[in-house]
Amino acid sequence: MVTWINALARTRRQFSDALSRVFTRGEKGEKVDAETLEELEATLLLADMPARLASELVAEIEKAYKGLRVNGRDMLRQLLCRTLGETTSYTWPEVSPPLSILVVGINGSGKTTTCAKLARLAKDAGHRPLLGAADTFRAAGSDQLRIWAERVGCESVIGQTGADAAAVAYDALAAARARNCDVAIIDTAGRMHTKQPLMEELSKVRRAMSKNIEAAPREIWLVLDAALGQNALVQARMFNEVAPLTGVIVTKLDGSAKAGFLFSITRELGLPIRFVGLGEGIDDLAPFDSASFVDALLGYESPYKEGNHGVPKTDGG
Ligand SMILES: Nc1nc2c(ncn2[C@@H]2O[C@H](COP(=O)(O)OP(=O)(O)OP(=O)(O)O)[C@@H](O)[C@H]2O)c(=O)[nH]1
Ligand SMILES: [Mg+2]
Repeated sequence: MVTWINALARTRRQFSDALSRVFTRGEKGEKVDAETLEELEATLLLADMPARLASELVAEIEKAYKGLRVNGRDMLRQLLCRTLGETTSYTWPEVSPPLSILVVGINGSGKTTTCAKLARLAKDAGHRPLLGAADTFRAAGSDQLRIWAERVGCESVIGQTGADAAAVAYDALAAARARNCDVAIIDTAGRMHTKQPLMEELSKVRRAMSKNIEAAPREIWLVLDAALGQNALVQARMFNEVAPLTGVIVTKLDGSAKAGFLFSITRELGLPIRFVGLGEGIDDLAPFDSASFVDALLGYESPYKEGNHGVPKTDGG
């Protein structure tokens, strides 16, 4: 299993030089000059952090160093955790079964692999998942999910190539009920957010699911490839228009140096990050939690704990 700390090595490398420079100076009681702060801001941007956030963070850090002895790295850690908000790892909710999850995204983002990994996590948590292959575009799409379902050891409904994706999604929910499965994870074909007919098909899939179970799909999760960085935001906005998203899954965090864009997902889009892909293996999907993410980003070994992490008291003490 790939760990957070390993998966985030590439993004962390981007940060480390500039961070060390700023923070060792600060800790030695030296002045953190404008040039160093500029460099810090540039580093944050290079990791694809949203521009507004980068300048706010730099401003906070600058303020903290004015005449105060603070641990800058700890402070940044706390500021970043605060930006992501309180996130606790996703727990499978108690709903009238099956819990229906629709997984969407552009081509190659990692949807099918992620569906399988989700089924594995659900199974490990004691559930009975069913995988539904509503990617009826290519034979390879449904074959891939069938193989995964066998590996995970879970039920599946595999649509025929060329079949109506909406009908397959409907059938998958019906099968989940009939086979006593309490989690139904529906994989869809990759579609470019700019292709209108494909986006309309997604709308249809969603409607078909709600015809089977009133509140379905309970979750619509967008799978975003971490290599895209900030460019992923446009996709998220467009998918959100046709299928109101309830969360985001970021895949391939292990190969990306742009993990800073995760801050944009929560901050600019207001969407929760539910899971992150840390590698290609079936076990390499982790429920997202902000503390693990920030710690891995900054190179902390132990998990973040709430407390006074060097943030100066506002009363001047
Ligand atoms: N390193 C790494 N690779 C991943 C991760 N998630 C998926 N992949 C790889 O990304 C590639 C594409 O994954 P798929 O699951 O087939 O993507 P998809 O979105 O279903 O693709 P289409 O159905 O063609 O749109 C595969 O080689 C996966 O192994 C991850 O978290 N880390
Ligand atoms: Mg696929």
